[in-house]
Amino acid sequence: MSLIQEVIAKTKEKDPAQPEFHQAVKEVLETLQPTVDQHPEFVKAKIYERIVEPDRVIMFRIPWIDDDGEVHVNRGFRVQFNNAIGPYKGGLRFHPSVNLGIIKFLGFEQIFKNSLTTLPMGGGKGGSDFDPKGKTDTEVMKFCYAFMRELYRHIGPDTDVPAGDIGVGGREIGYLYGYYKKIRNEHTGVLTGKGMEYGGSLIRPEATGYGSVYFAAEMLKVRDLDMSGKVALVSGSGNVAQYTVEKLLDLGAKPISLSDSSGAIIDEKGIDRDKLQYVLELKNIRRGRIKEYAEKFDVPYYPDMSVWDVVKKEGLKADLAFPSATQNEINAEHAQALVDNGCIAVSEGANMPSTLDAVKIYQDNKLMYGPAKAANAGGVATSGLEMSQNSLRLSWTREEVDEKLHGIMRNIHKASLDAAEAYGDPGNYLMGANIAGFLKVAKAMLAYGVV
Ligand code: NDP
Ligand code: 2IT
Repeated sequence: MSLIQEVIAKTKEKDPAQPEFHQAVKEVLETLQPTVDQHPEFVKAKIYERIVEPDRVIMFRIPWIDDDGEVHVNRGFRVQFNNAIGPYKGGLRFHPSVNLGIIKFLGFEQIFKNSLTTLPMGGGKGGSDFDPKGKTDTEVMKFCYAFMRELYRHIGPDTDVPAGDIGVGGREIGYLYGYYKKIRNEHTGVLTGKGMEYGGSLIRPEATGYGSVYFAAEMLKVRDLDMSGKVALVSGSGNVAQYTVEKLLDLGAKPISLSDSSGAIIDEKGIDRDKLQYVLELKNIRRGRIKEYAEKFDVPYYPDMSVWDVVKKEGLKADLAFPSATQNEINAEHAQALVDNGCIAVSEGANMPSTLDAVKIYQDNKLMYGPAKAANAGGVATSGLEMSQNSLRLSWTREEVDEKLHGIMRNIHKASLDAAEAYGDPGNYLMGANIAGFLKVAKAMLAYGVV
């Protein structure tokens, strides 16, 4: 068995109940074979065995009391995966599906993603199986305080800097930061995604979605194509999906779908700016369901279906796909349906939204495929810019931050393409992104010796 296959097999053997983590390890490691061949020093120092083992896993109890006085107990996580190139950095996810395997997959991906941004950030991720749906503001606040009551001792501006992810947006970051500030008596850059009044960065809320569209535009440019007039499928209707739609509109494309965990809407006339404004209000203020969009604008609603189920069922034609909801939302059948219906590019706003079989279908059919760790790196990159501004104790303008974000996305695209070419599979963004992200971290680990 090759070294790579051995490492993959061992991760499964050690933690059999972590399928998402195994999937992420397999996806990354199988593309790293050329680095094994060209870097015997990595093999000797057991970099491959070391990089799949987190530096540290923190798991804790979160007891809290709801508005009716009932006590609840949730589980909290922070996986500090690798800080070879900078403080641990990565989001917090609040969703009932959260478990250690999911947080490990996300933390593992984050190592390479953060490396690709060129900013000094290591990889980490955290969260809880807390479900914010249907909770009052006070309950969310009390939960965030309870979460931070333990997390505070493990994080710090030079140690580990969490941010948002599914279920953690501006409201939650406010409560988390407020509590940290209170108990540490420190006003410092310990979280990103902060509000503008207390140390946040302009463009951070927009950054993941904007970045994913910038990445897609770069892929199209290589083939002398552009965004204008392209019909785009977007899934999810949260932070990433919302600003993906906005940037698609800026660049002249036509977004036609959104979804949430209850169903999907298809608006073949196109989601325009007014409709997007409605979605922002619906999702961020009223915290309603996407079904209401269908009622308001008289478009079809598909209960209990994802956007990709609809593509498969209805044969929906589209040029571009922006999966922006969650992991493994696109399986092989969905991928085949996208291909059959004319899709030429996939840019992953969500983390690992495509199964390994789906990725193979993109590759076999020569789709332009922007893997998550490259395509959605704009979010964490702008978190890195927020950290820089906090350290400098100043704030850059919207234009400055957007220009830097755009430059970083262009760089990630080029670095991925260059690495794919240098390591023998031109045009393979997945392999290129994995190798480019890995090399910097591996070299740093090597420099430290065996520690
Ligand atoms: P939000 O919580 O703002 O939105 C998530 C959206 O996806 C909601 O519409 C939600 O529906 C839907 N969704 C979540 N889980 C499921 C599920 N199991 N099945 C179907 N739909 C689901 O999160 P974000 O927009 O921030 O995150 C979306 C994706 O992007 C995630 O994969 C995240 O890891 C990734 N990402 C986020 C970044 C960021 O900066 N926020 C950066 C990089 C990647 P519902 O409301 O019904 O739950
Ligand atoms: O998956 C991700 O990159 C994020 N959720 C953003 C992390 C961050 O630290 O901004």
